[in-house]
Amino acid sequence: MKITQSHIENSNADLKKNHMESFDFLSNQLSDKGVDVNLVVEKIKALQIAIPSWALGAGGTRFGRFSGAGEPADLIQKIQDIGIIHALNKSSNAVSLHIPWDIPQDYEAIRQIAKDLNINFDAVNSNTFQDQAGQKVSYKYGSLANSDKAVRELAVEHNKEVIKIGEKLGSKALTVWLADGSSFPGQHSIRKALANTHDSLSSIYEYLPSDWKILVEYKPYEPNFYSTVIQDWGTSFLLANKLGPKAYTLVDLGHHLPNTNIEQIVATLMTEEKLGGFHFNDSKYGDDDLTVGSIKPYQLFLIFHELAQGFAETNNPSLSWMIDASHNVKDPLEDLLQSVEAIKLAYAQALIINQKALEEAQQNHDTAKAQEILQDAYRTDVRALVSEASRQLGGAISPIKAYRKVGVRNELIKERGTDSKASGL
Ligand code: PSV
Ligand code: MN
Ligand code: MN
Repeated sequence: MKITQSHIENSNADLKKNHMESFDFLSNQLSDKGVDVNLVVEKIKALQIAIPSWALGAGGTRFGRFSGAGEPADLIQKIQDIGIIHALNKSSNAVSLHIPWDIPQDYEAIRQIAKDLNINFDAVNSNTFQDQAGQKVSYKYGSLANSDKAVRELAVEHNKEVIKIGEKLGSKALTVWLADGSSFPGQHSIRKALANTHDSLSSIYEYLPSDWKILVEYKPYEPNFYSTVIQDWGTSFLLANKLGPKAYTLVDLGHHLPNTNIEQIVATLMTEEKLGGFHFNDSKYGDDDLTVGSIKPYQLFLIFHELAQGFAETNNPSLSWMIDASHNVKDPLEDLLQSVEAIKLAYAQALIINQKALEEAQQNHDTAKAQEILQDAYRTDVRALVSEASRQLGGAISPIKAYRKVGVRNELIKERGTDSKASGL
């Protein structure tokens, strides 16, 4: 199944008149406010969000997994699915692989299919939170942090293997998320676990190619419920600083305790030029991995406000952007299209903030005005800007409507059958 130009044209034909009217109306309104609409559209066009290889099938929960149909059976089919998303929205030109779930069998074929679909290889993810078949020592009590040197060495070796795989595909970053921690007080030495983690990460860092980054992801709890070694941005930032200039912090939106001010974390990390990557999702309670923008769209907007300002005013390097969501009740491809759309909407809202007026209000301590300025941008319906960016790139005015009109899932079921095979978290 491949999305063709005529699929896109058919879908856009239904929507174009309405869309152009909305776009013209919005353009006039924004221009009157001093917004450079063309520049905003260009910036939205440039935003590309990687799709994780594990999000293309139903993820399930620990209580069960209700499989979808027509799910990808292997890496080639996963990349084909991302090709479908990218052809529709023109904003998902990369895949983020998880090793060993996605070890390529035939590198040449993988590279070729990705090239044909204009898909790049974003950060590669290592996995030391599960034991693999035949593994000599176990990660049950931790991996890079383990008190047993043999386990740490195995985990370090695995990360080096992941880098080697990434190099063959053209990736430029390794993302490390560790499950390491303890579930009960006294289970391990908190200080030694952190020191071991630093030591292990240093060995991986030394192995990292000169043009690569290592992205250190943090998470407060789960699967360990008393302490997690890399529990928060401070610990990740500390490790990234100790490791050196190729190490950065990765922010996963779901990896914060309730009410954490994530936008403030983003602002601080960017000021320190240490924000390396983003995992987008949404949550109501914990690491819920819900569709981006489905629960807290205002928070997402405020995060993009900090990101947009950070890009303009700091020397923070470009980021690895990725969705990190899981789907239990929706078609994963529809869910991913919705997530990418939500990111683009939040970005567009951030881009139309009247920064000059905001700065003035801040300078004058006019708090009410500052809030008005932010909320004026947030409450603007910017969907036409996002649609226009996609249309100008040859994508769909409404990626999800096009997906349904083409009947993509049915086509995939015809090709792949109803058996679900995709691996996911
Ligand atoms: C586990 O919480 C997790 O969702 C992390 O966010 C990682 O990024 C992902 O799994 C893949 O390892
Ligand atoms: Mn994540
Ligand atoms: Mn997570």
